Amino acid sequence: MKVAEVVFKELSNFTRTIFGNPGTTELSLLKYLPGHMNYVLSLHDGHALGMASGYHLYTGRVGVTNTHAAPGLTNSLGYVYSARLDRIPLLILVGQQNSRKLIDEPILSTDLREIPYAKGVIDVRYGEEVPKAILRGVKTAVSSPPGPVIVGIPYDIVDEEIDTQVEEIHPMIAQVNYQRQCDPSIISLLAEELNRARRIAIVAGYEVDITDAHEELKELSSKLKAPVFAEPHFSRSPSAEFVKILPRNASGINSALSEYDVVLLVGGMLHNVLYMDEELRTRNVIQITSDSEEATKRAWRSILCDPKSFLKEILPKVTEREGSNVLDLKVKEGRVGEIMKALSSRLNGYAVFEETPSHKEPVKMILGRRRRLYFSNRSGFLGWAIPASIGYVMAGGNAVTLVGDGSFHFAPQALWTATNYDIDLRVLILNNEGYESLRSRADYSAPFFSPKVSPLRVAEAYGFETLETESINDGLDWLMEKGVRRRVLEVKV
Ligand SMILES: Cc1ncc(C[n+]2csc(CCOP(=O)(O)OP(=O)(O)O)c2C)c(N)n1
Repeated sequence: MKVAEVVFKELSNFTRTIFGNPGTTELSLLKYLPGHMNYVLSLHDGHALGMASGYHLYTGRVGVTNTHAAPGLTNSLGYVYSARLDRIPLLILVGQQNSRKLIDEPILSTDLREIPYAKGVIDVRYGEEVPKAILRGVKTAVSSPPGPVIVGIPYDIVDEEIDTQVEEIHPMIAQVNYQRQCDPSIISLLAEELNRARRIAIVAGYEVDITDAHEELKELSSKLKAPVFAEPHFSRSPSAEFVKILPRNASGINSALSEYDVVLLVGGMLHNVLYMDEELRTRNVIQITSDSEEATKRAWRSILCDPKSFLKEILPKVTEREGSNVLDLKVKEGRVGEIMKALSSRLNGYAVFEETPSHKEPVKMILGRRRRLYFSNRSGFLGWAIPASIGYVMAGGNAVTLVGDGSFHFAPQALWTATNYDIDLRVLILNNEGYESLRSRADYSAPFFSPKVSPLRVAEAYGFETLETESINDGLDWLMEKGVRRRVLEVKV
């Protein structure tokens, strides 16, 4: 069998979709692309990684991409960084330069290990290594914590015949497994500690959604009368029940949690804030996580087990308390909150991919409660939501992309992929004419905070129907109309 045939045979065990944008060093491999494999073209290399991230979010499996080394890979760095932070497993296949000429550093070549943020890099040299490299790439990508892995295959070795047995990749190997059993003796000790505590707060994070532990979290919160706070800058719904999203500065978090003697951090990150304006007070934090890297970082006690197993096992061991887990917090929702409520009532089973920097609070307060149907990124990287929602739809889901006018312009050409592959995608743009999250934080004004752009004209050029409206309800009815395929609605905020 030829090396290229082996690559596609291995990939076929767990996927039929590769997102990519090829160059000359990928041509020899792609010549062998089998008919059952869809090569989904993105017009920007990085968007292929964003799409593969969305594909993972729908399937739970590793997302596969094919981008050009080294220009395509370096052009995708923000997406590699984002996937690393968001724990998204990607297998990034790139065509390396001629294996026998790398010493001469020809154009397009690079030492792939110099590419930052990848969780792993395998720079293959020989044909016989390829089956093992793919297998290892997949396993590294999905193991805890999941992340992006680069596998470079020199273009000159893909025609070689190899007699290495093809490694059969069981589909389950390409699936992330978050399950981690908890140590029963630790659970018993913790239950005793919780039973002795005066006031307990729960801080819930994205792993609750990943492990689908929403019901168990709700039950623990109600039994302990412990209010649920959402981790700052969450990427997936931490709970439908949270009373408050923790602020994006350390002092705000310290003050929100100051009256609790135990803080149970379930599958989230407390340090993922914009302003570390003081040290986080962490003495009373107990962290539960399935993420072996996260568990090593902080001074607090970290218990390595998955949130769902933890919650299930501790529930029968804690004593029911009197009182309430509801806090009377006044929340100002404003106009964006109203729009989100109107959107929420029309979403049915559509997931939302969100990138609205200055509207995070009202958006997350409403849409962030949607179990397994809210997605964002924790890296703060713009240009992710449109490609990721496209990958999610291509994998079989339904999605609405919710973006700011500035964010829209970080990835508009991804819309071409939606049109070219005839998928259903609805995009809602909250247009405040510029970069409000920067404009409002800077203590000076400058023209570079307010680029005037025309998202709708760009969207039309890529084949979307468009509408600008002041009438929110009519506009959202139009956006979510059944039977149509691609629409963009712009609302001025
Ligand atoms: C890739 C990338 N480049 C630049 C930034 C810096 N940045 C943060 S918010 C923002 C403005 C986004 O504008 P818009 O989507 O309209 O949201 P708004 O701030 O107006 O709510 C920029 C440029 C970033 N986060 N990511």
